Amino acid sequence: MENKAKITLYGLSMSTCTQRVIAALTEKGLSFKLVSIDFAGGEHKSKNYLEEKNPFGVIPVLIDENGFKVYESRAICRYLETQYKGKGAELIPTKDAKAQGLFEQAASTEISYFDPYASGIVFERVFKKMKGQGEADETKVAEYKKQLNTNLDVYEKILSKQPYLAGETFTLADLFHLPYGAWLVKLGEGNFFESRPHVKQWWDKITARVSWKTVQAME
Ligand SMILES: N[C@@H](CCC(=O)N[C@@H](CS)C(=O)NCC(=O)O)C(=O)O
Repeated sequence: MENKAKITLYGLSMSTCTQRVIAALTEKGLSFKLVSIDFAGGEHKSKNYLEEKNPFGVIPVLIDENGFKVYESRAICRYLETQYKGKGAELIPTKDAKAQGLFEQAASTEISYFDPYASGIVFERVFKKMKGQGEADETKVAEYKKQLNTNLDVYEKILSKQPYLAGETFTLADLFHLPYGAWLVKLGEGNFFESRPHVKQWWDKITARVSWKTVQAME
C-alpha cells in the first residue's frame, strides 16, 4: 500500500543517527516515509544532496509536512518534540525551568560522556573497515573503553537515585543512547550495562520500549 505519510526522513534504517530519529518519530506516534539514501553510490555526497538536503553530506535529514527541513539527528528529535507537543510521549519535560534544565543536563551528559566513547569503539570496530579506513586501532578502543567505564560509573550513581537520566520520566536524553548502546551490545560489550545494576535496569527499560523494538524490526 502507498505510504501517504507527510513527514519524510532521508536516511537508512541501519544507520545509527537515522535510528535515533525513527525511535523519536515512533515515540511521538508520527507516521513517516523513510527514503533510503544510496550510500554505496555516494548519493549523500552528490551536489544535489549537499545543496538540497545536508551541506555536511551525512544522513539523516527530515522534511516535515509543512516543508520545514532539519538535519542533525538530535536536533531533528528536539524539533519533533516541540512541533508535535501533546502527541505521543512527552520527550522533553517543560513543566518548569528546573525540569527543562535537568533534561538539558542529561542530554549534554549523553553527548559529552557517552557518545564520543561508544561511537569511537563502534567506529574502530565496525565502520572504519566499512569506510575502507583500515583495521581497528585497539589502543584507541582500550582508551575509549576505559573512559566509558569511568563515565558509566557516574551513570550508576545517578541512576541509583532516579529511574531515568533526566529524572522520573523517559526523555530524549535516554533515547539518544539507544543506537550506539545497542551496537556495543552487538559487539559483545554488553557488560558496560550488565555490570552496573542501576544502569542495567535503565538499559533494559529503554531497550524494551516499542519505539526501539520498531527500530530493530526495520534493520
Ligand atoms: N551529528 C550527525 C552525524 C550524522 C552522521 O555522521 N551520519 C552518518 C550515518 S550514521 C553518515 O551519514 N555518515 C556518512 C559519512 O560520514 O560520509 C547527526 O547526529 O545526525
